[in-house]
Amino acid sequence: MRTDNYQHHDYYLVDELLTEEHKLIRDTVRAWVKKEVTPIIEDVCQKAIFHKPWIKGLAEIGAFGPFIPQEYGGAGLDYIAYGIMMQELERGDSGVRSTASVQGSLVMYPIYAFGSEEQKRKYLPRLAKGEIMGCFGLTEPDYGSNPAGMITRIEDKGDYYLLNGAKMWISNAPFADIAVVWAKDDNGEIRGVIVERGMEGFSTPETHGKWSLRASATGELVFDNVKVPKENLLPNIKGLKGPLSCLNSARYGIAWGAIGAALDCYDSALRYSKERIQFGKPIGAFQLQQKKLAEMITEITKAQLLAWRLGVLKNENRATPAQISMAKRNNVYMALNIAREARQIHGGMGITGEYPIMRHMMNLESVITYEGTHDIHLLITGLDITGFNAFN
Ligand code: TGC
Ligand code: FAD
Repeated sequence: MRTDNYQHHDYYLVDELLTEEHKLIRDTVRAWVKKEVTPIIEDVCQKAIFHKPWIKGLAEIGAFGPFIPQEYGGAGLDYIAYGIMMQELERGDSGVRSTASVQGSLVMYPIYAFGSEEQKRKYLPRLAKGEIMGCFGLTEPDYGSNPAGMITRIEDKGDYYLLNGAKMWISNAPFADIAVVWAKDDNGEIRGVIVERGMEGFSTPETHGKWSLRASATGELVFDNVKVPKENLLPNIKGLKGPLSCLNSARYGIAWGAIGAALDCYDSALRYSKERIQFGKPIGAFQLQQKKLAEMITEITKAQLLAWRLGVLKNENRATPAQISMAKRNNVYMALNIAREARQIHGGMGITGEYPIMRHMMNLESVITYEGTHDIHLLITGLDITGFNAFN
């Protein structure tokens, strides 16, 4: 069982840009992570199990859809509050943050933004309380970066839709009660449907053997002639912009979340550099180690400012998808580089579960790929600044 000695790092006094409510939320989530996640996370990851009791805890701290209005069971908080929550959860583990991101940004958000009033009343309060869990099915075996090519189909059969196809790499799938699934209709238009566990022909086989995000359950969604009631169609959206709008919210959360993983690695490396003696001195007294640590806090500080500014724009409904891409790409890459450098500072100890480094590093290899790969986000920036589409 690992003790969580994490201390707050705020080199540029970014806290002064936060409200008292933001800081209270941060302290609450941090305390929950220290008590409920850190002591068992290494064991959970070694065993590659999803720790179900976290669901209740995440709901209690308000981590499921905090930006959803209170009338639908959310907390009606702003996007900076959401970002801070994701940061604190990901300091614990990217898999824990993933569970919350999917539930809030990829399941509750589309139901709230595109669902009927009945769908909102039926699902959102229960999702906020963690009574039911959801997953988001966009990626297919042959269509990852290019979801527009998806082959999953809904056919209008009069009284119901017939759903056929398969999704893969779906976070939360193995235990989800509902899935927000994106499929093409008879006109070839992408539509969203809510599929419920127990519908005949719907299965969610688990993906085993991951070396990354081992605390998060990943699986497939398989649809074999699933009859989906008509009232389960999300009525207020058509086209790829539906799922991509959900990704804006989740990618935004990841831009904050990655800072949490980076801070945890930095915190551990800084402490280790003061305690570990070689050649008669703490290794932190050597210039080479100081270069690593100084560059880490510089990059973390830049990422914190980027995330905070993005949060302000998001609260004002002015954050563009391309700005979100820049922050997701930059901050995850920053965190992965910090994890790699922190691993070196810990020497051999860095590969063990006694320190959080290797786990964060392996997790970040997924985070840099999901929600749009590092390359795809660069191409989004490239398109935005040049006007030339280099995707195809
Ligand atoms: P393109 O022609 O550019 O756009 C199609 C329509 O969508 C609109 N749009 C957006 N709308 C809202 N937000 C965005 N970010 C948007 N990006 C584009 C666009 O305006 C257009 O609208 P309209 O009205 O003209 O139809 O589409 P494209 O086919 O060229 O693709 C563009 C590209 C490559 C950027 C996009 O497909 C992409 O982002 N690909 C990456 C796929 C991805 O990120 N998948 C993530 C799957 S979910 C996941 O990973 C969850 S992990 C969860 C966890 O565990 O935390
Ligand atoms: P590909 O699209 O096959 O990409 C392979 C490589 O080619 C990448 O390096 C990519 O950058 C590059 N590439 C692709 N196109 C271009 C191009 N035009 N120009 C230059 N380079 C290009 N999806 C969901 O829908 N829901 C989920 O909940 C979910 N959870 C996930 C959880 C985990 C742990 C993982 C690993 C993935 C998850 N995903 C989920 C899927 C994830 O979004 C995809 O893996 C991601 O979008 C990339 O797709 P791909 O793996 O098919 O890679």
